Amino acid sequence: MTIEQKRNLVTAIPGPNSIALQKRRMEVISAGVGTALPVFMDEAHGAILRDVDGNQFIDMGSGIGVVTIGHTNQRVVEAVQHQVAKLTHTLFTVAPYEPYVKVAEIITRHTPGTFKKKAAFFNSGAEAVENAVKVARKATGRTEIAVFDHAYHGRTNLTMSMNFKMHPYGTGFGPLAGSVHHAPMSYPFRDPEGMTGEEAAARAITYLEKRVGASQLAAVFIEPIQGEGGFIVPAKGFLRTLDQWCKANGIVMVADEVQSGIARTGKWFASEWEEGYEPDLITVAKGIAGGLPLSGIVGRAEIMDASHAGGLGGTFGGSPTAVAAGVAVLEQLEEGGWLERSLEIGEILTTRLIALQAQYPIIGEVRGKGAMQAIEFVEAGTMKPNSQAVEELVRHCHQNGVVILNAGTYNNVIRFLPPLAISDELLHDALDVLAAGLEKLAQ
Ligand code: PLZ
Repeated sequence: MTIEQKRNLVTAIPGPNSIALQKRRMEVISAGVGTALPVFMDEAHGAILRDVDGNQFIDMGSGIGVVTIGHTNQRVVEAVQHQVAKLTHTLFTVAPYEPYVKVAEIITRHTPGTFKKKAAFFNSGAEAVENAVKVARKATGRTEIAVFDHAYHGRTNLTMSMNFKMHPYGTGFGPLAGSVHHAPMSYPFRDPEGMTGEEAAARAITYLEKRVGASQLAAVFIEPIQGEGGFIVPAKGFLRTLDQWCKANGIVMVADEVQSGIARTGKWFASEWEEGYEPDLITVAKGIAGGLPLSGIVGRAEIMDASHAGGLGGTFGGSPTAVAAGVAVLEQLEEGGWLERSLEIGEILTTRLIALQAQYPIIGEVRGKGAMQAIEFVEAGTMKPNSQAVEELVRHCHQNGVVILNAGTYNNVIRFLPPLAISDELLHDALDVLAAGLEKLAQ
């Protein structure tokens, strides 16, 4: 199926059919499951979402970085349709099937590091992170885990304990998991001026050495570009310095690339932007299967093999349809062009966003890599987070047919992670809507 790649509103937002569905939803869906935009989507293609009233939205979020390859990418659709009619389930640990192996063969070629790698597959990002904790603990015989301020790793008990923000992810859901230690992140926009990546790493390392002890740590988990935290790009040298310290102390370095990976930043993995950084394990999910639920951990064979048979798995992890979609996505990435497109999108975004920053002093910083860009809002002339501007801009964009996402510890960031299938024209159209919203705010 294809949909004309055009923004088009035919009713007020939300339209009557969405309003009726929202009413039904409120009756039967848990209040704990929130909604950013109470518009029910019906179909999608490329970078356009069409709702149940026929309104067409430009998708600037890819369902939080999932449909990187575009909505209903033809080869993904065909691969899933073919697979679902052939074999939908055996459970890989009962009796295996080829596409699971194929996804591993491809992905192990593209994660950083020339060492021998192995993989294992699961359903969600949180599940991948949980399994990376298990694998690192088993391989090191240690228990403690380090994470960073502003981090996001998931919504399960262990991963919600690894998140920085207690609200909304943890409030009232405790007790939290133990043995998780939060260390200071490199956040160039908010760190003391001129603080280098090496200095920020020394700050984190000192903290961990005093609070935990290097010999107690099984793993350090870090998003090489933080996602929910607001697309925070650590200062150059931060990841490399931490990695060297991990390697010197027998600590497993885990890059959580659930949001930043799979061509999002103009490289296969955001870790590659940092010279000399070679994480031992990488967690992947979201963009790897074009919308099907698939996640995984990929990393050093000796670490991955330290777990005993039967220790890792799960009924649906790496199910035949999910891995078939994964193969279709990864093969297309290998064929080329996507990384370049991600960089081009990044160029368009940064050029336009920096121009807006010069015009509107509430834009404190424009940052990111490739098609993973964000703007952090402040109260003009200060460093005070401006979440109200973000709220109003997000509402303005939604009302005008652009699905845009907020982020940030202080809810003062707008993030852009469009499908790489987006055209220049649509991207400019979405940015025009945002610019109009900024102008409205300024008046
Ligand atoms: N690690 C780096 O970004 C998911 C969360 C959306 P799951 N981020 C989007 C929400 O509000 O629930 C994420 C991530 C990083 C892990 C995860 C968790 O991935 O597939 O949502 O479990």
